[in-house]
Amino acid sequence: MAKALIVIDVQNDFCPGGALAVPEGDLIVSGINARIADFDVVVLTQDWHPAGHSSFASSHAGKAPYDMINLPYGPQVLWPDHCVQGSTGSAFHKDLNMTRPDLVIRKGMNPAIDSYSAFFENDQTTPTGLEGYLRSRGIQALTMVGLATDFCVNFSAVDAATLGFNVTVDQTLCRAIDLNGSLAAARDGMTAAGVTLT
Ligand code: VGL
Ligand code: ZN
Repeated sequence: MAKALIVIDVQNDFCPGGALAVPEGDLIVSGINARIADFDVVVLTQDWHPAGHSSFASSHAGKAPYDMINLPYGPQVLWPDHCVQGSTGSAFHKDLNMTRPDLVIRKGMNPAIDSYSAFFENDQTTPTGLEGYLRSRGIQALTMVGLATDFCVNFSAVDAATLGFNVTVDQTLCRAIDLNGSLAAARDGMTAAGVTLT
């Protein structure tokens, strides 16, 4: 069974010192690099927002980071400004292997819709094209690693399992934001969707 490693959002803004730092986010980089050789295809995702994106608290008067709002497609956590296209924060961690990966999928470019998942924007309907890419490469099994376990890794893993891929999340190569119990909820949701957590 052909398999792909999907490396989610290992970017400066999600590492210590970044705008939306995930604790220990940088500690997974060498372990991810070490696993790359085990896969037929390697895909990186890159959170890639225009300035003024609707997921930024700064785009909503009177709102602070980590407040919730309702957008047309559902509830949305508001974040600090992060991963603005072309900024240092949007760049991949400097030690991530950038030689081997086959494809970089950018997401979150629509100013009105956030995009946690590597497969669909948060409206759950607009595709990124990753499904078609993986199927045309003959990939059936995915291992997901990266940042953050409870947001982009979680949404990507659940969507992939729903699409029929055989999905494993290697939690040792992920780190979480863990906002109001989001990590436990994400683990439950991934397990319910048929994702294997290791
Ligand atoms: C992410 C919040 C906002 C992630 C991206 O990569 O998990 N989280 N944008
Ligand atoms: Zn984002």
